[in-house]
Amino acid sequence: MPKITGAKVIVTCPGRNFVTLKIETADGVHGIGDATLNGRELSVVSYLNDHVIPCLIGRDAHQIEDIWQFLYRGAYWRRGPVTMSAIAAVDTALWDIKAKIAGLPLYQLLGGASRTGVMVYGHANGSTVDETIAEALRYQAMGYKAIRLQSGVPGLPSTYGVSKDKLFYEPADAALPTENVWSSAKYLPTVPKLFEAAREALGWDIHLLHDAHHRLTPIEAARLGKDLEPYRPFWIEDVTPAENQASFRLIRQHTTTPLAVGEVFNSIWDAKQLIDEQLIDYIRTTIVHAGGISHLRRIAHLAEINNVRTGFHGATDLSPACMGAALHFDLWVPNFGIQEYMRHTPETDEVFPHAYTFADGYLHPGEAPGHGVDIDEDLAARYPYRPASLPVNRLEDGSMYNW
Ligand code: KDG
Ligand code: MG
Repeated sequence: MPKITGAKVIVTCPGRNFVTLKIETADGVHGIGDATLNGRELSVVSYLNDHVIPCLIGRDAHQIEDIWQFLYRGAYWRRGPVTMSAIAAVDTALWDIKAKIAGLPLYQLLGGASRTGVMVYGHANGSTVDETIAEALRYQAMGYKAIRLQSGVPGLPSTYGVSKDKLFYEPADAALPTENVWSSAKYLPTVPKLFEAAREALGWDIHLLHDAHHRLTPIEAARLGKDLEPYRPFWIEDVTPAENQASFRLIRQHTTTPLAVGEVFNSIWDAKQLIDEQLIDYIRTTIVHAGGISHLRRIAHLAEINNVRTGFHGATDLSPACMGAALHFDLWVPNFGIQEYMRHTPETDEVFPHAYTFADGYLHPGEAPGHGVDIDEDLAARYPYRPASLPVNRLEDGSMYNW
């Protein structure tokens, strides 16, 4: 058996913070898994070092399912983003090891390729509609088949999704949370105008997406969905917070605009009612925040029998190790929808050498054994951790709100 002889946590900040778990076996094979939880990185580091790594040493690296169950059931305290990110890192690293030992790219172990490439969506954003459209045209020229559109809201000093740097978006912009201001009344009329301008400039042979980032009430979300119907969005995302899964019934009654939810979910139980009742069209949960490949596979299967497709989270805070694993999953999973792809900085790409490549709007995970992503530890050590928090939101009257 490939005995686990070592495991270590590597924290690096090549432009932003990443937490990576590296597991080593007696035969000298290693695997890596992403454990980054944006703004809460060191909590996962501590969970891994204090509670997980001591339980891994001496185990058979091939027993992925048994180790998953041990870490999930064995903790007694179930679910939660810190626990599930730590379990995900172990699970991803073990799948990487298994596939390397087999000499196969990970997608082959999952069931083989179901498609030739993974359609991704890029992020076009700007402070005005014109600026956003100019960006979207740039993405279209790069070959993207799907583009997310986010634009500044007149009267609000800053808006979710509008970045300074156009290829990367980093919301965790200060050691302590930056305070932003939100108004749904100001925001709601802007999105149909953005989509109208986008259809005029980009045409209809391209998918358009939008993220409301948990900011609307269900009835406001229903209105946004209705107002956007003429422009046929691919999806609107996180229109309302999803703790109360039944609230999506109300949105569903009113609009045929497809709904995507789940980047903050960490368990199948967060999505069960949404999927069982077909209240959403795309599930956004990804490898690192939802217990790794083993757990995400359960979510994907439940989604498949309910006509829900995958649309995994892929912002810059998900490391290349998560992206690599997600791409193998995407290439295989029968009910694939789309994959988010926000590029990493060149420094990050150097720290994490990877086999995945982009061409003509599609990513491919590559044919390297494992998930195809590694970490250069010497380079990683040159970028020490920097505290960074996600922002918070207040309404114009000062009330705390969802970011
Ligand atoms: O860490 C939080 C970001 O990943 C998130 O705000 C990005 O909503 C996001 C998206 O859809 O990419
Ligand atoms: Mg989102």
